[in-house]
Amino acid sequence: MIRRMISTLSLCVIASSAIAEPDAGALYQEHCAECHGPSRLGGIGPALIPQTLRRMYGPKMQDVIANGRVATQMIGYSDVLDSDDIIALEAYLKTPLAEVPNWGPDDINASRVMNDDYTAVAAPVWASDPMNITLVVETGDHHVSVLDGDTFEVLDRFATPFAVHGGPKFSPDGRYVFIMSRDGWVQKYDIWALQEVGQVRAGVNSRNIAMSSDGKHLAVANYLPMTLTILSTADLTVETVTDVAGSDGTPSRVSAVYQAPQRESFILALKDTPEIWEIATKPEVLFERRRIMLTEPLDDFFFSPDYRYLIGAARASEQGVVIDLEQGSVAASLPLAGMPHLGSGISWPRDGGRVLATPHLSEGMISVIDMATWSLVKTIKTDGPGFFMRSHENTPYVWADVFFGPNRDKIHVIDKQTLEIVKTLDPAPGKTVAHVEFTKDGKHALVSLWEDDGAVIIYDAATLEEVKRLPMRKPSGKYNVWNKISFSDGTSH
Ligand code: DHE
Repeated sequence: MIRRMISTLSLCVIASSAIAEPDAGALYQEHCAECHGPSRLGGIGPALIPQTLRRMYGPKMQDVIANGRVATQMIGYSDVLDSDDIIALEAYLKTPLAEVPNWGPDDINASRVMNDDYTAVAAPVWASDPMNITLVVETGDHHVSVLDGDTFEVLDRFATPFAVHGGPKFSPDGRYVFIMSRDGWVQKYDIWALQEVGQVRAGVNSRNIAMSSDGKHLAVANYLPMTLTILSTADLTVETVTDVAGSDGTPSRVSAVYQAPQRESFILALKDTPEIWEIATKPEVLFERRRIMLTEPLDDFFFSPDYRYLIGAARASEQGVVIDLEQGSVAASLPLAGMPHLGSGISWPRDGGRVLATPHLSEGMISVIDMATWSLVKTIKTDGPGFFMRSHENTPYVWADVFFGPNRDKIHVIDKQTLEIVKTLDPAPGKTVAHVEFTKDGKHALVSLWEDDGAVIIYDAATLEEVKRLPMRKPSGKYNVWNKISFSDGTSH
Protein backbone atom coordinates (compact mmCIF):
# COMPACT_ATOMS: atom_id res chain seq x y z
CA MET A 1 0.00 0.00 0.00
CA ILE A 2 2.79 2.40 1.03
CA ARG A 3 4.66 1.37 -2.09
CA ARG A 4 1.58 2.16 -4.15
CA MET A 5 1.24 5.61 -2.57
CA ILE A 6 4.90 6.36 -3.25
CA SER A 7 4.43 5.12 -6.79
CA THR A 8 1.42 7.39 -7.28
CA LEU A 9 3.30 10.39 -5.90
CA SER A 10 6.28 9.71 -8.11
CA LEU A 11 3.94 9.40 -11.06
CA CYS A 12 2.57 12.89 -10.33
CA VAL A 13 6.13 14.19 -10.56
CA ILE A 14 6.63 12.37 -13.85
CA ALA A 15 3.27 13.60 -15.15
CA SER A 16 4.08 17.21 -14.31
CA SER A 17 7.03 17.10 -16.72
CA ALA A 18 4.78 15.49 -19.32
CA ILE A 19 6.43 17.02 -22.36
CA ALA A 20 9.39 14.66 -21.96
CA GLU A 21 9.34 11.06 -23.18
CA PRO A 22 8.82 8.61 -20.33
CA ASP A 23 12.13 7.62 -18.74
CA ALA A 24 11.69 3.88 -18.79
CA GLY A 25 14.81 3.21 -16.70
CA ALA A 26 13.51 5.49 -13.95
CA LEU A 27 10.04 3.98 -14.17
CA TYR A 28 11.59 0.54 -13.82
CA GLN A 29 13.57 1.51 -10.73
CA GLU A 30 10.49 3.16 -9.24
CA HIS A 31 7.90 0.48 -9.84
CA CYS A 32 9.60 -2.79 -10.72
CA ALA A 33 13.07 -2.98 -9.15
CA GLU A 34 11.83 -3.83 -5.67
CA CYS A 35 10.54 -7.21 -6.80
CA HIS A 36 12.45 -7.86 -10.03
CA GLY A 37 15.86 -6.60 -8.89
CA PRO A 38 17.67 -3.34 -9.67
CA SER A 39 19.51 -4.99 -12.59
CA ARG A 40 16.39 -6.80 -13.92
CA LEU A 41 17.90 -10.11 -12.87
CA GLY A 42 15.04 -11.11 -10.62
CA GLY A 43 14.26 -11.06 -6.92
CA ILE A 44 11.00 -12.29 -5.49
CA GLY A 45 9.73 -11.79 -9.04
CA PRO A 46 11.34 -13.28 -12.15
CA ALA A 47 14.16 -11.72 -14.17
CA LEU A 48 12.82 -9.19 -16.69
CA ILE A 49 15.21 -9.75 -19.57
CA PRO A 50 14.33 -10.66 -23.17
CA GLN A 51 15.75 -14.15 -22.83
CA THR A 52 13.15 -15.13 -20.26
CA LEU A 53 10.29 -12.93 -21.41
CA ARG A 54 10.12 -13.87 -25.06
CA ARG A 55 6.67 -15.35 -24.67
CA MET A 56 5.30 -12.12 -23.19
CA TYR A 57 6.18 -9.86 -26.09
CA GLY A 58 3.63 -7.55 -27.68
CA PRO A 59 0.28 -6.79 -26.16
CA LYS A 60 0.68 -9.54 -23.61
CA MET A 61 3.56 -7.82 -21.83
CA GLN A 62 1.69 -4.51 -21.81
CA ASP A 63 -1.33 -6.31 -20.45
CA VAL A 64 0.68 -7.84 -17.60
CA ILE A 65 2.17 -4.43 -16.69
CA ALA A 66 -1.27 -2.81 -16.80
CA ASN A 67 -3.39 -5.51 -15.23
CA GLY A 68 -1.03 -7.81 -13.38
CA ARG A 69 -0.68 -11.55 -13.66
CA VAL A 70 -3.25 -13.81 -12.11
CA ALA A 71 -2.13 -16.23 -9.44
CA THR A 72 1.14 -14.35 -8.87
CA GLN A 73 2.17 -11.39 -6.74
CA MET A 74 2.36 -9.19 -9.85
CA ILE A 75 -0.17 -6.40 -9.42
CA GLY A 76 -1.51 -4.19 -12.23
CA TYR A 77 -0.14 -0.67 -12.71
CA SER A 78 -2.81 0.79 -15.01
CA ASP A 79 -3.87 3.26 -12.34
CA VAL A 80 -0.37 4.67 -11.93
CA LEU A 81 1.17 4.26 -15.38
CA ASP A 82 -0.33 5.65 -18.57
CA SER A 83 -0.11 3.88 -21.90
CA ASP A 84 3.04 5.79 -22.97
CA ASP A 85 4.77 4.70 -19.78
CA ILE A 86 3.71 1.10 -20.34
CA ILE A 87 4.91 1.11 -23.96
CA ALA A 88 8.23 2.62 -22.84
CA LEU A 89 8.62 0.04 -20.09
CA GLU A 90 7.86 -2.79 -22.49
CA ALA A 91 10.57 -1.53 -24.88
CA TYR A 92 12.98 -1.26 -21.96
CA LEU A 93 12.31 -4.81 -20.82
CA LYS A 94 12.75 -6.10 -24.37
CA THR A 95 16.22 -4.54 -24.52
CA PRO A 96 19.03 -6.97 -23.67
CA LEU A 97 21.16 -6.12 -20.65
CA ALA A 98 24.14 -3.91 -21.51
CA GLU A 99 26.40 -6.20 -19.53
CA VAL A 100 26.08 -9.93 -19.03
CA PRO A 101 26.38 -10.55 -15.31
CA ASN A 102 29.16 -12.77 -14.14
CA TRP A 103 27.25 -15.41 -12.22
CA GLY A 104 30.07 -17.45 -10.76
CA PRO A 105 30.36 -20.05 -7.99
CA ASP A 106 30.22 -17.47 -5.20
CA ASP A 107 27.01 -15.88 -6.54
CA ILE A 108 25.47 -19.30 -7.00
CA ASN A 109 26.38 -20.54 -3.55
CA ALA A 110 25.19 -17.26 -2.02
CA SER A 111 21.79 -17.70 -3.68
CA ARG A 112 21.27 -21.11 -2.10
CA VAL A 113 18.25 -21.27 0.21
CA MET A 114 17.72 -24.52 2.08
CA ASN A 115 14.36 -25.29 3.67
CA ASP A 116 14.89 -25.16 7.46
CA ASP A 117 11.65 -27.05 8.01
CA TYR A 118 12.69 -29.97 5.82
CA THR A 119 12.89 -33.30 7.62
CA ALA A 120 14.14 -36.37 5.80
CA VAL A 121 11.98 -39.48 6.18
CA ALA A 122 12.95 -43.15 6.15
CA ALA A 123 10.04 -44.16 3.91
CA PRO A 124 7.35 -42.40 1.86
CA VAL A 125 4.74 -40.58 3.96
CA TRP A 126 2.09 -41.96 1.59
CA ALA A 127 1.01 -45.48 0.61
CA SER A 128 1.13 -45.17 -3.21
CA ASP A 129 3.49 -47.08 -5.53
CA PRO A 130 6.65 -44.93 -5.43
CA MET A 131 7.48 -45.93 -8.99
CA ASN A 132 4.09 -44.83 -10.30
CA ILE A 133 4.17 -41.25 -9.10
CA THR A 134 3.63 -38.70 -11.85
CA LEU A 135 4.52 -35.03 -11.54
CA VAL A 136 2.45 -32.45 -13.40
CA VAL A 137 4.13 -29.09 -14.03
CA GLU A 138 1.41 -26.44 -13.86
CA THR A 139 2.82 -23.36 -15.57
CA GLY A 140 -0.42 -21.41 -15.04
CA ASP A 141 0.44 -20.62 -11.45
CA HIS A 142 3.94 -22.10 -11.16
CA HIS A 143 3.18 -25.23 -9.19
CA VAL A 144 3.79 -28.94 -9.48
CA SER A 145 1.15 -31.51 -8.57
CA VAL A 146 2.29 -34.89 -7.30
CA LEU A 147 -0.11 -37.54 -8.61
CA ASP A 148 -0.62 -41.11 -7.49
CA GLY A 149 -0.49 -42.91 -10.86
CA ASP A 150 -2.94 -45.61 -9.77
CA THR A 151 -5.68 -43.59 -8.08
CA PHE A 152 -4.91 -40.21 -9.72
CA GLU A 153 -5.20 -38.61 -6.29
CA VAL A 154 -3.12 -35.42 -5.88
CA LEU A 155 -0.74 -36.15 -2.99
CA ASP A 156 0.77 -32.67 -2.88
CA ARG A 157 0.85 -29.44 -4.84
CA PHE A 158 3.91 -27.27 -4.29
CA ALA A 159 5.10 -23.89 -5.59
CA THR A 160 8.00 -23.86 -8.04
CA PRO A 161 10.21 -21.01 -9.21
CA PHE A 162 8.66 -18.87 -11.97
CA ALA A 163 8.51 -20.37 -15.50
CA VAL A 164 9.72 -23.93 -15.17
CA HIS A 165 11.01 -25.30 -18.47
CA GLY A 166 12.12 -28.75 -19.60
CA GLY A 167 11.69 -32.04 -17.85
CA PRO A 168 12.29 -32.28 -14.10
CA LYS A 169 15.00 -34.85 -13.39
CA PHE A 170 14.57 -37.66 -10.87
CA SER A 171 17.32 -39.18 -8.74
CA PRO A 172 18.03 -42.78 -9.88
CA ASP A 173 15.93 -44.18 -6.99
CA GLY A 174 13.03 -41.89 -7.87
CA ARG A 175 13.02 -40.28 -4.46
CA TYR A 176 14.12 -36.72 -5.24
CA VAL A 177 13.27 -34.50 -8.15
CA PHE A 178 15.10 -31.45 -9.46
CA ILE A 179 13.17 -28.75 -11.27
CA MET A 180 14.61 -25.82 -13.24
CA SER A 181 13.17 -22.44 -14.18
CA ARG A 182 14.18 -20.29 -17.14
CA ASP A 183 15.66 -17.86 -14.60
CA GLY A 184 18.17 -20.51 -13.60
CA TRP A 185 16.66 -21.55 -10.28
CA VAL A 186 17.01 -25.22 -9.45
CA GLN A 187 14.64 -26.62 -6.86
CA LYS A 188 15.17 -29.92 -5.05
CA TYR A 189 12.03 -31.65 -3.76
CA ASP A 190 11.75 -34.84 -1.72
CA ILE A 191 8.85 -36.89 -3.12
CA TRP A 192 8.87 -39.31 -0.18
CA ALA A 193 8.58 -36.49 2.36
CA LEU A 194 6.46 -34.21 0.11
CA GLN A 195 8.74 -31.32 1.06
CA GLU A 196 11.04 -28.92 -0.70
CA VAL A 197 14.67 -29.47 0.26
CA GLY A 198 16.04 -26.21 -1.12
CA GLN A 199 16.71 -23.98 -4.11
CA VAL A 200 19.74 -22.42 -5.75
CA ARG A 201 20.17 -20.09 -8.72
CA ALA A 202 22.60 -21.88 -11.03
CA GLY A 203 22.41 -19.41 -13.92
CA VAL A 204 20.75 -16.18 -14.95
CA ASN A 205 19.00 -17.65 -17.97
CA SER A 206 19.08 -21.43 -18.18
CA ARG A 207 17.92 -24.04 -20.68
CA ASN A 208 17.63 -27.38 -18.92
CA ILE A 209 19.21 -29.74 -16.43
CA ALA A 210 20.58 -33.28 -16.52
CA MET A 211 21.37 -35.75 -13.73
CA SER A 212 24.53 -37.89 -13.81
CA SER A 213 23.88 -41.63 -14.00
CA ASP A 214 25.14 -42.12 -10.41
CA GLY A 215 22.75 -39.41 -9.21
CA LYS A 216 25.53 -37.33 -7.65
CA HIS A 217 25.80 -34.40 -10.03
CA LEU A 218 23.29 -32.09 -11.66
CA ALA A 219 24.37 -30.16 -14.75
CA VAL A 220 22.65 -26.89 -15.67
CA ALA A 221 22.90 -25.57 -19.25
CA ASN A 222 23.05 -21.78 -19.31
CA TYR A 223 22.55 -19.13 -21.96
CA LEU A 224 23.41 -16.34 -19.50
CA PRO A 225 26.19 -16.38 -18.60
CA MET A 226 27.63 -18.77 -21.19
CA THR A 227 28.49 -21.49 -18.72
CA LEU A 228 27.75 -25.01 -17.59
CA THR A 229 27.10 -25.21 -13.86
CA ILE A 230 27.44 -28.54 -12.08
CA LEU A 231 25.81 -28.83 -8.67
CA SER A 232 26.10 -31.44 -6.00
CA THR A 233 22.69 -33.15 -5.85
CA ALA A 234 23.21 -33.78 -2.13
CA ASP A 235 23.15 -30.16 -0.99
CA LEU A 236 22.88 -28.02 -4.15
CA THR A 237 26.34 -26.50 -3.66
CA VAL A 238 28.47 -25.71 -6.70
CA GLU A 239 30.92 -28.36 -7.83
CA THR A 240 32.14 -26.52 -10.88
CA VAL A 241 31.22 -23.70 -13.26
CA THR A 242 32.78 -23.95 -16.71
CA ASP A 243 33.02 -21.05 -19.16
CA VAL A 244 31.87 -22.43 -22.48
CA ALA A 245 33.82 -21.48 -25.60
CA GLY A 246 34.78 -23.24 -28.81
CA SER A 247 38.35 -24.35 -29.47
CA ASP A 248 38.85 -21.06 -31.35
CA GLY A 249 37.81 -19.13 -28.24
CA THR A 250 34.26 -18.19 -29.41
CA PRO A 251 32.03 -18.04 -26.33
CA SER A 252 28.91 -20.16 -26.68
CA ARG A 253 25.53 -20.53 -25.09
CA VAL A 254 24.66 -24.07 -24.03
CA SER A 255 21.45 -25.09 -25.82
CA ALA A 256 20.93 -28.18 -23.71
CA VAL A 257 22.66 -30.77 -21.58
CA TYR A 258 21.77 -34.46 -21.58
CA GLN A 259 22.68 -37.49 -19.53
CA ALA A 260 24.32 -40.35 -21.45
CA PRO A 261 23.90 -43.13 -18.84
CA GLN A 262 25.89 -45.91 -20.50
CA ARG A 263 28.73 -43.50 -21.20
CA GLU A 264 28.63 -42.04 -17.69
CA SER A 265 28.81 -38.56 -19.09
CA PHE A 266 26.92 -35.38 -19.89
CA ILE A 267 26.55 -34.39 -23.54
CA LEU A 268 26.25 -30.67 -24.33
CA ALA A 269 24.65 -29.04 -27.34
CA LEU A 270 26.41 -25.73 -28.01
CA LYS A 271 24.50 -22.94 -29.72
CA ASP A 272 27.28 -20.73 -31.06
CA THR A 273 30.18 -22.99 -31.91
CA PRO A 274 30.35 -26.12 -34.09
CA GLU A 275 31.23 -28.50 -31.30
CA ILE A 276 29.58 -31.05 -29.03
CA TRP A 277 31.04 -31.43 -25.58
CA GLU A 278 31.11 -34.59 -23.53
CA ILE A 279 31.81 -34.14 -19.81
CA ALA A 280 32.75 -37.30 -17.94
CA THR A 281 31.01 -38.12 -14.67
CA LYS A 282 33.05 -41.27 -13.88
CA PRO A 283 34.81 -40.61 -10.58
CA GLU A 284 38.28 -41.36 -11.95
CA VAL A 285 37.98 -38.74 -14.73
CA LEU A 286 35.35 -36.52 -13.13
CA PHE A 287 34.37 -33.53 -15.29
CA GLU A 288 37.02 -34.18 -17.94
CA ARG A 289 35.93 -32.61 -21.21
CA ARG A 290 36.02 -34.02 -24.72
CA ARG A 291 35.28 -31.85 -27.78
CA ILE A 292 33.63 -33.40 -30.84
CA MET A 293 34.17 -31.09 -33.80
CA LEU A 294 31.36 -30.38 -36.27
CA THR A 295 30.92 -28.27 -39.37
CA GLU A 296 27.96 -26.29 -37.95
CA PRO A 297 26.41 -25.92 -34.49
CA LEU A 298 23.68 -28.41 -33.62
CA ASP A 299 21.18 -27.41 -30.98
CA ASP A 300 18.63 -30.17 -30.66
CA PHE A 301 19.50 -33.81 -29.93
CA PHE A 302 18.02 -37.27 -29.94
CA PHE A 303 19.98 -40.32 -28.73
CA SER A 304 19.85 -43.98 -29.69
CA PRO A 305 18.82 -46.05 -26.64
CA ASP A 306 22.41 -47.32 -26.20
CA TYR A 307 23.70 -43.73 -26.42
CA ARG A 308 26.15 -44.74 -29.13
CA TYR A 309 24.57 -42.37 -31.63
CA LEU A 310 23.44 -38.79 -31.31
CA ILE A 311 21.07 -37.41 -33.91
CA GLY A 312 21.21 -33.64 -34.15
CA ALA A 313 19.81 -30.86 -36.27
CA ALA A 314 20.39 -27.17 -36.57
CA ARG A 315 17.03 -25.40 -36.36
CA ALA A 316 17.43 -23.70 -39.76
CA SER A 317 18.93 -26.67 -41.57
CA GLU A 318 17.29 -29.12 -43.98
CA GLN A 319 19.50 -31.95 -42.75
CA GLY A 320 19.97 -33.93 -39.58
CA VAL A 321 23.30 -35.55 -38.77
CA VAL A 322 24.09 -38.77 -36.95
CA ILE A 323 27.18 -38.56 -34.75
CA ASP A 324 28.88 -41.72 -33.60
CA LEU A 325 29.81 -40.79 -30.04
CA GLU A 326 32.33 -43.62 -29.80
CA GLN A 327 34.24 -42.48 -32.88
CA GLY A 328 33.47 -38.80 -32.44
CA SER A 329 32.58 -38.46 -36.11
CA VAL A 330 29.62 -38.08 -38.44
CA ALA A 331 28.11 -41.49 -39.28
CA ALA A 332 25.32 -40.36 -41.61
CA SER A 333 23.10 -37.49 -42.57
CA LEU A 334 19.30 -37.48 -42.70
CA PRO A 335 16.71 -35.64 -44.74
CA LEU A 336 15.02 -33.52 -42.02
CA ALA A 337 13.55 -30.27 -43.32
CA GLY A 338 10.85 -28.31 -41.45
CA MET A 339 12.58 -27.73 -38.10
CA PRO A 340 12.55 -31.19 -36.55
CA HIS A 341 12.08 -31.12 -32.77
CA LEU A 342 14.47 -33.97 -32.09
CA GLY A 343 14.42 -33.32 -28.37
CA SER A 344 10.85 -34.62 -28.41
CA GLY A 345 11.69 -37.58 -30.60
CA ILE A 346 11.04 -41.12 -29.45
CA SER A 347 12.01 -44.55 -30.78
CA TRP A 348 10.44 -48.02 -30.77
CA PRO A 349 11.00 -51.48 -32.26
CA ARG A 350 9.44 -52.08 -35.70
CA ASP A 351 9.91 -54.83 -38.30
CA GLY A 352 12.78 -56.41 -36.40
CA GLY A 353 14.63 -53.08 -36.28
CA ARG A 354 14.06 -49.75 -34.60
CA VAL A 355 12.66 -46.47 -35.83
CA LEU A 356 12.84 -42.99 -34.43
CA ALA A 357 10.12 -40.43 -34.98
CA THR A 358 10.31 -36.68 -34.60
CA PRO A 359 7.68 -33.95 -34.94
CA HIS A 360 8.49 -30.75 -36.83
CA LEU A 361 7.97 -27.26 -35.48
CA SER A 362 7.22 -25.59 -38.78
CA GLU A 363 5.32 -28.24 -40.73
CA GLY A 364 2.42 -30.57 -39.99
CA MET A 365 4.39 -33.78 -40.25
CA ILE A 366 6.24 -36.46 -38.32
CA SER A 367 9.37 -38.01 -39.82
CA VAL A 368 9.96 -41.69 -39.14
CA ILE A 369 13.59 -42.80 -39.61
CA ASP A 370 15.06 -46.29 -39.75
CA MET A 371 17.84 -46.35 -37.16
CA ALA A 372 19.92 -49.01 -38.94
CA THR A 373 20.09 -47.39 -42.37
CA TRP A 374 19.32 -43.82 -41.22
CA SER A 375 16.85 -43.50 -44.08
CA LEU A 376 13.38 -41.96 -44.07
CA VAL A 377 10.72 -44.65 -43.65
CA LYS A 378 7.70 -42.40 -43.81
CA THR A 379 6.47 -38.86 -43.43
CA ILE A 380 3.21 -38.91 -41.50
CA LYS A 381 1.05 -35.91 -42.38
CA THR A 382 -0.56 -34.34 -39.32
CA ASP A 383 -3.17 -31.64 -38.74
CA GLY A 384 -0.43 -29.10 -37.95
CA PRO A 385 3.08 -28.74 -36.50
CA GLY A 386 3.49 -30.65 -33.26
CA PHE A 387 5.72 -30.23 -30.21
CA PHE A 388 5.69 -33.45 -28.23
CA MET A 389 5.42 -37.22 -28.84
CA ARG A 390 5.11 -40.07 -26.35
CA SER A 391 4.62 -43.82 -26.27
CA HIS A 392 5.25 -46.73 -23.90
CA GLU A 393 6.54 -50.30 -24.24
CA ASN A 394 3.09 -51.65 -23.38
CA THR A 395 1.04 -49.74 -25.93
CA PRO A 396 0.78 -50.23 -29.69
CA TYR A 397 0.34 -46.49 -30.19
CA VAL A 398 2.31 -43.28 -30.35
CA TRP A 399 0.58 -40.08 -29.25
CA ALA A 400 1.50 -36.85 -31.03
CA ASP A 401 0.07 -33.41 -30.37
CA VAL A 402 -0.71 -30.65 -32.86
CA PHE A 403 0.67 -27.71 -30.95
CA PHE A 404 0.45 -24.91 -33.48
CA GLY A 405 -2.27 -23.56 -35.75
CA PRO A 406 -6.03 -23.93 -35.89
CA ASN A 407 -5.95 -27.62 -34.99
CA ARG A 408 -4.02 -27.22 -31.75
CA ASP A 409 -6.94 -28.87 -29.97
CA LYS A 410 -6.17 -32.19 -31.71
CA ILE A 411 -3.98 -35.06 -30.68
CA HIS A 412 -3.14 -37.93 -33.04
CA VAL A 413 -2.88 -41.55 -32.01
CA ILE A 414 -0.61 -43.43 -34.43
CA ASP A 415 -0.12 -47.18 -34.86
CA LYS A 416 3.54 -47.99 -34.19
CA GLN A 417 3.65 -50.70 -36.86
CA THR A 418 1.50 -49.38 -39.72
CA LEU A 419 2.53 -45.76 -39.02
CA GLU A 420 -1.07 -44.74 -39.78
CA ILE A 421 -3.10 -42.32 -37.65
CA VAL A 422 -5.75 -44.55 -36.08
CA LYS A 423 -7.63 -41.86 -34.19
CA THR A 424 -7.55 -38.09 -33.74
CA LEU A 425 -8.77 -36.97 -30.33
CA ASP A 426 -10.41 -33.60 -29.80
CA PRO A 427 -11.24 -33.49 -26.09
CA ALA A 428 -11.70 -29.70 -25.76
CA PRO A 429 -12.56 -28.08 -29.09
CA GLY A 430 -10.80 -24.75 -29.60
CA LYS A 431 -8.38 -25.24 -26.69
CA THR A 432 -4.74 -26.32 -26.81
CA VAL A 433 -4.20 -29.97 -25.99
CA ALA A 434 -0.61 -31.19 -25.77
CA HIS A 435 2.05 -33.41 -24.19
CA VAL A 436 1.30 -36.95 -23.15
CA GLU A 437 2.72 -39.13 -20.40
CA PHE A 438 1.86 -42.73 -19.54
CA THR A 439 1.41 -44.43 -16.24
CA LYS A 440 4.10 -46.95 -15.28
CA ASP A 441 2.16 -49.88 -16.79
CA GLY A 442 1.29 -47.98 -19.96
CA LYS A 443 -2.43 -48.51 -19.39
CA HIS A 444 -3.32 -44.84 -19.07
CA ALA A 445 -2.26 -41.83 -21.10
CA LEU A 446 -2.32 -38.41 -19.43
CA VAL A 447 -2.88 -35.45 -21.76
CA SER A 448 -2.59 -31.74 -20.86
CA LEU A 449 -5.45 -29.39 -21.56
CA TRP A 450 -2.93 -26.55 -21.83
CA GLU A 451 -5.13 -23.69 -20.63
CA ASP A 452 -5.20 -21.56 -17.50
CA ASP A 453 -8.34 -23.33 -16.34
CA GLY A 454 -7.01 -26.52 -17.85
CA ALA A 455 -6.90 -30.14 -16.83
CA VAL A 456 -5.01 -33.37 -17.08
CA ILE A 457 -7.23 -35.64 -19.16
CA ILE A 458 -6.72 -39.31 -18.41
CA TYR A 459 -7.36 -41.79 -21.20
CA ASP A 460 -7.58 -45.55 -21.24
CA ALA A 461 -4.57 -46.15 -23.50
CA ALA A 462 -6.17 -49.25 -25.11
CA THR A 463 -9.74 -48.09 -25.77
CA LEU A 464 -8.73 -44.43 -26.21
CA GLU A 465 -11.76 -43.44 -24.10
CA GLU A 466 -11.55 -40.65 -21.55
CA VAL A 467 -11.52 -41.92 -17.95
CA LYS A 468 -11.19 -38.77 -15.86
CA ARG A 469 -10.34 -35.06 -15.91
CA LEU A 470 -8.27 -33.49 -13.13
CA PRO A 471 -8.52 -29.68 -13.03
CA MET A 472 -5.06 -28.08 -13.31
CA ARG A 473 -3.64 -24.61 -14.00
CA LYS A 474 -2.15 -24.70 -17.48
CA PRO A 475 -0.49 -28.08 -17.10
CA SER A 476 2.50 -28.48 -19.42
CA GLY A 477 4.74 -31.54 -19.05
CA LYS A 478 3.97 -34.63 -16.99
CA TYR A 479 6.65 -37.01 -15.79
CA ASN A 480 6.22 -40.53 -14.48
CA VAL A 481 8.98 -41.61 -12.08
CA TRP A 482 9.36 -45.14 -13.49
CA ASN A 483 9.15 -44.15 -17.16
CA LYS A 484 11.83 -41.54 -16.60
CA ILE A 485 14.30 -43.41 -14.41
CA SER A 486 14.01 -46.59 -16.53
CA PHE A 487 14.40 -44.61 -19.79
CA SER A 488 11.15 -46.10 -21.07
CA ASP A 489 11.06 -46.64 -24.83
CA GLY A 490 8.33 -44.12 -25.43
CA THR A 491 9.71 -41.20 -23.51
CA SER A 492 11.87 -38.45 -24.94
CA HIS A 493 15.19 -37.81 -23.30
FE1 DHE B 1 11.00 -26.64 -24.53
C1 DHE B 1 11.86 -29.66 -23.13
C2 DHE B 1 14.12 -26.42 -25.86
C3 DHE B 1 10.07 -23.83 -26.18
C4 DHE B 1 7.93 -26.82 -23.06
N1 DHE B 1 12.67 -27.83 -24.51
C5 DHE B 1 12.82 -29.01 -23.83
C6 DHE B 1 14.17 -29.47 -23.99
C7 DHE B 1 14.83 -28.54 -24.76
C8 DHE B 1 13.87 -27.52 -25.10
C9 DHE B 1 16.28 -28.56 -25.18
C10 DHE B 1 14.72 -30.77 -23.43
C11 DHE B 1 15.23 -30.44 -22.10
C12 DHE B 1 14.92 -31.39 -20.99
O1 DHE B 1 13.75 -31.76 -20.80
O2 DHE B 1 15.84 -31.72 -20.28
N2 DHE B 1 11.91 -25.37 -25.84
C13 DHE B 1 13.17 -25.50 -26.28
C14 DHE B 1 13.45 -24.48 -27.27
O3 DHE B 1 14.55 -24.28 -27.84
C15 DHE B 1 12.20 -23.73 -27.51
C16 DHE B 1 11.69 -24.07 -28.93
C17 DHE B 1 12.39 -22.21 -27.46
C18 DHE B 1 12.63 -21.69 -26.08
O4 DHE B 1 11.99 -20.73 -25.73
O5 DHE B 1 13.44 -22.21 -25.34
C19 DHE B 1 11.31 -24.33 -26.44
N3 DHE B 1 9.30 -25.52 -24.61
C20 DHE B 1 9.14 -24.41 -25.33
C21 DHE B 1 7.82 -23.86 -25.15
O6 DHE B 1 7.35 -22.81 -25.69
C22 DHE B 1 7.05 -24.77 -24.28
C23 DHE B 1 5.96 -25.43 -25.12
C24 DHE B 1 6.39 -24.07 -23.09
C25 DHE B 1 7.35 -23.62 -22.05
O7 DHE B 1 7.26 -24.15 -20.94
O8 DHE B 1 8.20 -22.77 -22.32
C26 DHE B 1 8.14 -25.79 -23.93
N4 DHE B 1 10.07 -27.99 -23.34
C27 DHE B 1 8.81 -27.87 -22.84
C28 DHE B 1 8.50 -29.04 -22.03
C29 DHE B 1 9.62 -29.86 -22.08
C30 DHE B 1 10.60 -29.17 -22.90
C31 DHE B 1 7.16 -29.30 -21.33
C32 DHE B 1 9.80 -31.24 -21.43
C33 DHE B 1 9.26 -32.26 -22.35
C34 DHE B 1 9.39 -33.67 -21.83
O9 DHE B 1 8.40 -34.40 -21.94
O10 DHE B 1 10.45 -34.06 -21.36
